[in-house]
Amino acid sequence: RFSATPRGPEDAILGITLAYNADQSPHKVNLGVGAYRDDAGLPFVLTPVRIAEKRLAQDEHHMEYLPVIGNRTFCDKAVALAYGQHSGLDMGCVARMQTLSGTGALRMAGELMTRFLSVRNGQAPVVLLPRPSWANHAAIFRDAGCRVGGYRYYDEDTKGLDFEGCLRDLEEAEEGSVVLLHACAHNPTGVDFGESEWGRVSEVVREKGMVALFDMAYQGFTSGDLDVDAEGVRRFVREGHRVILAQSFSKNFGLYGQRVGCLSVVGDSVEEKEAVESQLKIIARPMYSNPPIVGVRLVEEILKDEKLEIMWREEMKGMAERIQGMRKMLREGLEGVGSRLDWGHVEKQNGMFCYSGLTAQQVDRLRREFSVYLTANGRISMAGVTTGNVGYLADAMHRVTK
Ligand code: PLP
Ligand code: TYF
Repeated sequence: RFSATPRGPEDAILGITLAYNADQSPHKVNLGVGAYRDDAGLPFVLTPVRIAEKRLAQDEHHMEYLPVIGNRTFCDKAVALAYGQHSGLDMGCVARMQTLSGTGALRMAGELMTRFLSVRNGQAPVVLLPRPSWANHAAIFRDAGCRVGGYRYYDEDTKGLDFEGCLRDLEEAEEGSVVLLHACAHNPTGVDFGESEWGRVSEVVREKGMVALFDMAYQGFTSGDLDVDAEGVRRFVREGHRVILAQSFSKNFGLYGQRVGCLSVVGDSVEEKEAVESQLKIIARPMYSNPPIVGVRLVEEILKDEKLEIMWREEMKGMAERIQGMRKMLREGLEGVGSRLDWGHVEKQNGMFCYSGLTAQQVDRLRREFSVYLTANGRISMAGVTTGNVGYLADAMHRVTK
């Protein structure tokens, strides 16, 4: 019956790991997927997560279904982390739902928008993505029934922000468009808005009657401080935007496979909040019915216990600092092996990724000649760089770029 089914391609990012796993070289390095590794190159489970897990194991009655909307305490803690304790927001007007991590939150937002966002001409809402953006974004919003567009963001020449282009594209966008903004640690470029840029974007979004949809998958990874990294979102809220926010706790709690996330939608009234939550439940029910129970309980346990929370914030900062240290070592390493190119951006960019500027051809050589694996767009997951492999990596990068 399915004999005519065409075989589809692997996910461009997750497919890298498959190729890496098949490689026999003892020097092989996986810089594909954005998942944190410690300095030994191993996955890292945070200490407070381990402690919370042990506590959870004592609880004998935790296999029941959650409500469709999810674990309320978790959702309250999640939104407090993003918006801050003193946001001035009337939390009674903020709809929120536990989601299947960041991806699930974005998809639920897309589904909600195609059904209920008031748009003119009866057309599907248009979601504008930064160019480039996380590869999955376009597919998520397309499959949710949105139209997908883009705005200029990254400047290849300066390896920084194309802010002129960004503003021009937003100014010329369709009235009422939804603008997707990476809250911090932009994936894949590592280039974020600064304070003044956030201010201008906020103005343009208001002037054009647009909706800001924040994707916050790396809170903590730009500065090491969760509050500092939330400043873009918080500013929009302070300036009166009714934002939509997709939070992922995959990276900052290291809970990747647990699928821990939260969608929140800032509204004007309690009635609006309740209506939005009722519709989110109606969307989730025929898709997956109830969200998973364990990951959110771990986060809840940590955020309910001051000691664990402090420990978590410290280890989170430690991850960000290790990555920052690797950026410095990689840049110095490249200079040390005699590269004459400017690698300043390796150190300047934020978060988990370095948008190296390596061409698809150079990436291909890295893979074939050095067993160094990264995506064809030249994105390096800095989380895979360690004191043990940074020298090898710098040398390999120099050889393919000289
Ligand atoms: N948004 C961005 C920009 C990401 O890089 C990711 C990937 O981790 C996600 C969202 C969602 O990830 P998850 O579904 O694991 O939370
Ligand atoms: O960009 C990344 O590497 C992370 C992880 O389909 C990821 O966001 C990549 C692809 C994917 C899901 C997660």
